[in-house]
Amino acid sequence: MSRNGNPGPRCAALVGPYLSGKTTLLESILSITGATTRKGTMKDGNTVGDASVESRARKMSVELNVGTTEYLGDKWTFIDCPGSIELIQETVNALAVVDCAVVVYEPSTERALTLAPLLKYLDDREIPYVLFVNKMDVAAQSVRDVLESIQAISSRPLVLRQVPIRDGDKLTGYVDLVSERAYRYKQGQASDLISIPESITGEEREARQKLLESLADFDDQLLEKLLEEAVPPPAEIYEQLSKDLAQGLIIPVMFGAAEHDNGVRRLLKLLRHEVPPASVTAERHGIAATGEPLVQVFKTFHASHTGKLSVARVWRGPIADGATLGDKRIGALLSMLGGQVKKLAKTVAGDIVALGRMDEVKTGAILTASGKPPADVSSWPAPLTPVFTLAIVPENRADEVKLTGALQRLGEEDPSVSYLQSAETRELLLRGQGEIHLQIALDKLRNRYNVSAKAARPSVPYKETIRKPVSQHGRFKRQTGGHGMFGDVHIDIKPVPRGGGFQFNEKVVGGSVPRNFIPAVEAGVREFLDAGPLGFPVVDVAVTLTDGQYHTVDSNEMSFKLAARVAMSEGMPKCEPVLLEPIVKVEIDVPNDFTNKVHSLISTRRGQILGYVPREGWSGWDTVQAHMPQSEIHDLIVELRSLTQGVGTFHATFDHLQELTGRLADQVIQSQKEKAAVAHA
Ligand SMILES: Nc1nc2c(ncn2[C@@H]2O[C@H](COP(=O)(O)OP(=O)(O)OP(=O)(O)O)[C@@H](O)[C@H]2O)c(=O)[nH]1
Ligand SMILES: [Mg+2]
Repeated sequence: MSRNGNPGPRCAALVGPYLSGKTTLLESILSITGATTRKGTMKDGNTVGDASVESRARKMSVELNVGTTEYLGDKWTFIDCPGSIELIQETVNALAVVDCAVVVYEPSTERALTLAPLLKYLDDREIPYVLFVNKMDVAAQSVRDVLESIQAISSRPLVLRQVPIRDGDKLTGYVDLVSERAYRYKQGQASDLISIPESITGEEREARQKLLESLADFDDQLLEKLLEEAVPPPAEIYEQLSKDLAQGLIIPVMFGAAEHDNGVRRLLKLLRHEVPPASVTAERHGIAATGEPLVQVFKTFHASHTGKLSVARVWRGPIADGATLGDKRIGALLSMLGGQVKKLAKTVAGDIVALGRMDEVKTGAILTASGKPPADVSSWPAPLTPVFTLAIVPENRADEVKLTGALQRLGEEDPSVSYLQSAETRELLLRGQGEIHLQIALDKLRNRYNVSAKAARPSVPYKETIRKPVSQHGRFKRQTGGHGMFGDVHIDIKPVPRGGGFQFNEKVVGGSVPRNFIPAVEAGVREFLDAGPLGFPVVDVAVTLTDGQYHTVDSNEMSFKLAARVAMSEGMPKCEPVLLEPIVKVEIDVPNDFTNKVHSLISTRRGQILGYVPREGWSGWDTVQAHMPQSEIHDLIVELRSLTQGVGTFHATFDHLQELTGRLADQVIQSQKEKAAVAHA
């Protein structure tokens, strides 16, 4: 893009680790660009972003904030994403539509690892990004050291664009390495131009040379100039910088302090000059710049005052208020500033707009004027795999339907929240990315949908089986006045190999049990197997009906079903029942510095390590494979994260059932008995 051409509306995501200052940066940007007249702070709880009750209460972002503004005649939308690793779906979805990301990071050398998954995500998808080292007002480490620690985990070269000017410990300004101009920060205002302090000229020259050399790696002409020791003019350098950013070759690095607006104007200028226009981004996603109007929804809000809002990137415009997209009429066309919306008459390519009342439209949907989807568009990111689950029940029984309705909307707003009715334990399971994530979901249920739900650790679907065969007689007989009931069976109960399930056979000869009653015997046996002697569903048994007796008048299906139950309840306890616990296969992904720690984590949780391999596509990471009891992985993610600076992940799939005996088994059986007693009380 030429520096003078009109790029149209552009969009950047503010991303990065938890509490690095993204929402503060958004606030600073909105105030500097005049979108707001009074700047708020996180401390005072009056920022444009994070206006929801859940955010304010926690002093953290719980979902993305969208702010549209104008800077020096260019339209910009900033999407401020929550930094918590548990809320990363918002970042993933925002990154699918933005022209560029601003990775906001605290000046620390110890925490570079926390950036690794994000930087890899950006690298893999060739998303241009700028690194903004924030909180430089309280930085304890030098920019150079911070940069070095990040470079170690980044596959693209980081190019420092400024060098700091300090007064003692305090950062007072910077020298811009392209223009070679020095600036002194001024609170709440544009920085003052000053002359380069002599004390840093050496450092400045060195850093500038490094910047030029990084650029020369991607441009032969520049390389020749450098070899001839000629000084390239700034215009040429700027052009090269934009090209390299757009092509994802380099990562520009800026610094400042969002809380004091330091370095934010400079960051905005860089974005203005170097971020590619929406058409380039659209192309990256396989969307041609020309064609009928086309938008893509990346976020859904259900707000009480506006109803459903589908926030979308306009890849191709124009679209007027009241237009239809396919068979859907746009209820309202709105621009967003945090929780506030403003009506728009028209929207053009590059804009971020909220579409009002598009009831059936889902996050990720592509809407076109004709309703026909375009071919070859990159697929929308899949919802993250759940790593943490809670069992929930509405506090008020009458709210059951309301609860599932609300959960569905919650899932529309945040695709990484899902719910599931467990067929095995009959519990309603709420699944997501961690404890805080699900706490936020429960808060939203209460605050926004007026349903309170209690949450607990989900039950483990234990089963039981038997170790010994037994032959058992069972009779059901009742004589009351006229018609009585009579059924009599002999059955063999025996264990079958693990995974064999349930088998029913019959070897009745001579009609001792009439044919038409045999299915009733099977039904009686099956009914009993729902809860065996230990209280759990019984698996891996075979029951054979061998003999029996009947009565021509009193026998009926019910009598035989009950006789079978009698035989089972008397026979099964003699078969040495044993508890079976579900074992899952887990794959844990961690940087290989942590592999040993993960091994001990698995062992302390009764796991069996199967081995480890290099994580596919991730240099310096391992995937550790293990078998672990399902009961041990409920909060595995919590411990894994605290062990690995938050970057470790895992996924688990059911593998097999395994006998559990001893103290642990006794506890499980005891608590199941108590549960049953409560249920019957
Ligand atoms: N000293 C200093 N503190 C800052 C600066 N920017 C933000 N903070 C503080 O850092 C804390 C976190 O700021 P936020 O803006 O909420 O950070 P965030 O990245 O949006 O946090 P999440 O969205 O929850 O990940 C707040 O207490 C801010 O006041 C800065 O430039 N300097
Ligand atoms: Mg935030």
